[in-house]
Amino acid sequence: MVCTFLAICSSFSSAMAAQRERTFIMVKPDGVQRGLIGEIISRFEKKGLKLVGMKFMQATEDHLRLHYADLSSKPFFPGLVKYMASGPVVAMAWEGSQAVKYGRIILGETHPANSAMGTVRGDFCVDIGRNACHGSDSPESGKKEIELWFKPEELVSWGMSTDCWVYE
Ligand code: DAT
Ligand code: MG
Repeated sequence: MVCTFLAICSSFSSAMAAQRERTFIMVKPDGVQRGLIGEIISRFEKKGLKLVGMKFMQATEDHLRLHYADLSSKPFFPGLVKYMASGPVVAMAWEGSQAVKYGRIILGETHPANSAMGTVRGDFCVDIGRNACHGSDSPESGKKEIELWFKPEELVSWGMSTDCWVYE
Protein backbone atom coordinates (compact mmCIF):
# COMPACT_ATOMS: atom_id res chain seq x y z
CA MET A 1 0.00 0.00 0.00
CA VAL A 2 2.70 2.44 1.06
CA CYS A 3 4.80 1.33 -1.94
CA THR A 4 1.93 1.94 -4.35
CA PHE A 5 1.43 5.37 -2.91
CA LEU A 6 5.13 6.23 -3.18
CA ALA A 7 5.21 4.98 -6.76
CA ILE A 8 2.26 7.17 -7.72
CA CYS A 9 3.85 10.18 -6.02
CA SER A 10 7.26 9.78 -7.60
CA SER A 11 5.91 9.13 -11.10
CA PHE A 12 3.89 12.29 -10.69
CA SER A 13 6.79 14.63 -9.89
CA SER A 14 8.33 14.69 -13.37
CA ALA A 15 4.95 15.24 -15.02
CA MET A 16 4.24 18.10 -12.60
CA ALA A 17 7.55 19.83 -13.31
CA ALA A 18 6.53 20.16 -16.95
CA GLN A 19 3.27 21.95 -16.19
CA ARG A 20 4.56 24.26 -13.49
CA GLU A 21 3.53 27.92 -13.72
CA ARG A 22 4.08 30.75 -11.28
CA THR A 23 1.96 33.74 -10.34
CA PHE A 24 2.72 36.80 -8.24
CA ILE A 25 0.09 37.35 -5.55
CA MET A 26 0.13 40.27 -3.14
CA VAL A 27 -1.96 41.22 -0.13
CA LYS A 28 -2.27 44.99 -0.55
CA PRO A 29 -2.05 47.53 2.32
CA ASP A 30 -5.85 47.47 2.87
CA GLY A 31 -5.82 43.67 2.99
CA VAL A 32 -3.06 43.75 5.60
CA GLN A 33 -4.79 46.42 7.69
CA ARG A 34 -8.07 44.53 7.58
CA GLY A 35 -6.53 41.29 8.84
CA LEU A 36 -6.98 39.38 5.59
CA ILE A 37 -3.44 37.97 5.23
CA GLY A 38 -4.29 34.56 6.67
CA GLU A 39 -7.63 34.37 4.84
CA ILE A 40 -6.02 35.07 1.44
CA ILE A 41 -3.08 32.70 1.98
CA SER A 42 -5.48 30.03 3.17
CA ARG A 43 -7.51 30.14 -0.05
CA PHE A 44 -4.38 29.54 -2.15
CA GLU A 45 -3.23 26.73 0.15
CA LYS A 46 -6.61 25.03 0.10
CA LYS A 47 -6.76 25.25 -3.70
CA GLY A 48 -3.64 23.08 -3.86
CA LEU A 49 -1.18 25.69 -5.09
CA LYS A 50 2.34 25.71 -3.69
CA LEU A 51 3.91 28.70 -1.95
CA VAL A 52 7.44 29.25 -3.29
CA GLY A 53 8.19 32.75 -2.02
CA MET A 54 6.80 35.16 0.57
CA LYS A 55 7.82 38.38 2.29
CA PHE A 56 6.25 41.08 4.42
CA MET A 57 7.53 44.45 3.31
CA GLN A 58 6.72 48.06 2.58
CA ALA A 59 7.39 48.84 -1.08
CA THR A 60 8.76 52.18 -2.28
CA GLU A 61 6.85 54.36 -4.74
CA ASP A 62 9.66 53.79 -7.30
CA HIS A 63 9.25 50.02 -7.01
CA LEU A 64 5.46 50.30 -7.38
CA ARG A 65 5.82 52.56 -10.42
CA LEU A 66 7.74 49.69 -12.04
CA HIS A 67 5.20 47.10 -10.88
CA TYR A 68 2.30 49.11 -12.34
CA ALA A 69 4.24 50.53 -15.34
CA ASP A 70 1.53 49.37 -17.78
CA LEU A 71 -0.98 51.64 -16.03
CA SER A 72 1.25 54.74 -15.90
CA SER A 73 -0.96 56.73 -18.30
CA LYS A 74 -4.15 56.12 -16.26
CA PRO A 75 -5.57 58.99 -14.23
CA PHE A 76 -5.69 56.82 -11.08
CA PHE A 77 -1.97 55.87 -11.36
CA PRO A 78 -0.50 58.46 -8.92
CA GLY A 79 -3.13 57.61 -6.28
CA LEU A 80 -2.62 53.89 -6.82
CA VAL A 81 1.15 54.16 -6.30
CA LYS A 82 0.74 56.35 -3.19
CA TYR A 83 -1.80 54.00 -1.62
CA MET A 84 0.25 50.89 -2.40
CA ALA A 85 3.31 52.48 -0.74
CA SER A 86 1.29 53.67 2.29
CA GLY A 87 1.67 50.49 4.32
CA PRO A 88 3.09 46.98 4.37
CA VAL A 89 2.13 44.33 1.85
CA VAL A 90 2.65 40.57 1.63
CA ALA A 91 4.41 39.64 -1.60
CA MET A 92 4.05 36.00 -2.63
CA ALA A 93 4.92 33.63 -5.44
CA TRP A 94 2.58 30.64 -5.89
CA GLU A 95 3.20 27.73 -8.21
CA GLY A 96 1.06 25.10 -9.87
CA SER A 97 -0.70 24.06 -13.03
CA GLN A 98 -2.50 27.17 -14.40
CA ALA A 99 -1.50 29.09 -11.28
CA VAL A 100 -2.17 32.47 -12.98
CA LYS A 101 -5.71 31.56 -14.02
CA TYR A 102 -6.59 30.01 -10.67
CA GLY A 103 -5.09 33.01 -8.88
CA ARG A 104 -7.38 35.39 -10.76
CA ILE A 105 -10.39 33.17 -10.04
CA ILE A 106 -9.58 33.10 -6.32
CA LEU A 107 -9.17 36.90 -6.18
CA GLY A 108 -12.15 37.88 -8.37
CA GLU A 109 -12.63 40.71 -10.88
CA THR A 110 -10.76 44.02 -10.61
CA HIS A 111 -13.93 45.80 -9.40
CA PRO A 112 -15.40 44.09 -6.34
CA ALA A 113 -18.88 44.92 -7.66
CA ASN A 114 -18.25 42.51 -10.54
CA SER A 115 -16.74 39.83 -8.32
CA ALA A 116 -18.72 36.76 -7.33
CA MET A 117 -19.25 35.95 -3.69
CA GLY A 118 -16.73 33.29 -2.80
CA THR A 119 -13.87 35.30 -4.31
CA VAL A 120 -11.64 37.45 -2.10
CA ARG A 121 -12.78 40.71 -3.69
CA GLY A 122 -16.42 39.58 -3.82
CA ASP A 123 -16.43 38.58 -0.17
CA PHE A 124 -14.42 41.37 1.43
CA CYS A 125 -14.17 44.46 -0.80
CA VAL A 126 -16.33 47.38 -1.97
CA ASP A 127 -14.27 50.01 -3.86
CA ILE A 128 -12.05 49.27 -6.88
CA GLY A 129 -9.20 51.21 -5.27
CA ARG A 130 -9.32 49.04 -2.14
CA ASN A 131 -9.55 45.57 -3.60
CA ALA A 132 -7.21 43.93 -1.08
CA CYS A 133 -5.07 41.84 -3.38
CA HIS A 134 -3.06 41.65 -6.58
CA GLY A 135 -2.68 38.70 -8.94
CA SER A 136 -0.67 38.42 -12.18
CA ASP A 137 -2.80 38.52 -15.35
CA SER A 138 -0.68 36.19 -17.54
CA PRO A 139 2.16 33.69 -17.14
CA GLU A 140 4.50 36.29 -18.71
CA SER A 141 3.55 39.00 -16.20
CA GLY A 142 3.78 36.39 -13.43
CA LYS A 143 7.40 35.74 -14.37
CA LYS A 144 8.19 39.45 -14.77
CA GLU A 145 6.53 40.42 -11.46
CA ILE A 146 8.21 37.62 -9.49
CA GLU A 147 11.57 38.79 -10.88
CA LEU A 148 10.76 42.36 -9.82
CA TRP A 149 9.72 41.44 -6.25
CA PHE A 150 12.06 38.53 -5.43
CA LYS A 151 15.78 37.81 -5.70
CA PRO A 152 16.36 34.29 -7.10
CA GLU A 153 17.63 33.08 -3.70
CA GLU A 154 14.38 34.19 -2.04
CA LEU A 155 12.42 31.60 -4.04
CA VAL A 156 12.25 28.04 -2.74
CA SER A 157 11.91 24.93 -4.90
CA TRP A 158 10.40 22.18 -2.82
CA GLY A 159 8.21 19.12 -3.22
CA MET A 160 4.77 19.38 -1.66
CA SER A 161 3.70 16.01 -0.24
CA THR A 162 0.07 16.53 -1.24
CA ASP A 163 0.87 17.09 -4.94
CA CYS A 164 -0.10 13.54 -5.84
CA TRP A 165 -3.54 14.13 -4.32
CA VAL A 166 -4.01 17.37 -6.25
CA TYR A 167 -2.74 16.25 -9.68
CA GLU A 168 -3.47 12.96 -11.40
P1 DAT B 1 -6.13 43.93 -11.48
O1 DAT B 1 -5.58 44.33 -10.13
O2 DAT B 1 -7.43 43.20 -11.37
O3 DAT B 1 -5.11 43.20 -12.32
P2 DAT B 1 -5.57 46.28 -13.11
O4 DAT B 1 -4.24 45.67 -13.38
O5 DAT B 1 -6.37 46.74 -14.29
O6 DAT B 1 -6.49 45.28 -12.26
O7 DAT B 1 -5.39 47.53 -12.15
C1 DAT B 1 -4.49 47.49 -11.08
C2 DAT B 1 -5.12 48.12 -9.88
O8 DAT B 1 -5.38 49.49 -10.14
C3 DAT B 1 -6.48 47.52 -9.50
O9 DAT B 1 -6.36 46.37 -8.70
C4 DAT B 1 -7.10 48.66 -8.76
C5 DAT B 1 -6.57 49.88 -9.49
N1 DAT B 1 -7.52 50.34 -10.51
C6 DAT B 1 -7.79 49.73 -11.70
N2 DAT B 1 -8.73 50.42 -12.38
C7 DAT B 1 -9.05 51.47 -11.61
C8 DAT B 1 -9.96 52.57 -11.74
N3 DAT B 1 -10.72 52.71 -12.83
N4 DAT B 1 -10.03 53.46 -10.72
C9 DAT B 1 -9.26 53.34 -9.61
N5 DAT B 1 -8.38 52.33 -9.41
C10 DAT B 1 -8.28 51.42 -10.41
MG1 MG C 1 -3.37 43.83 -13.20
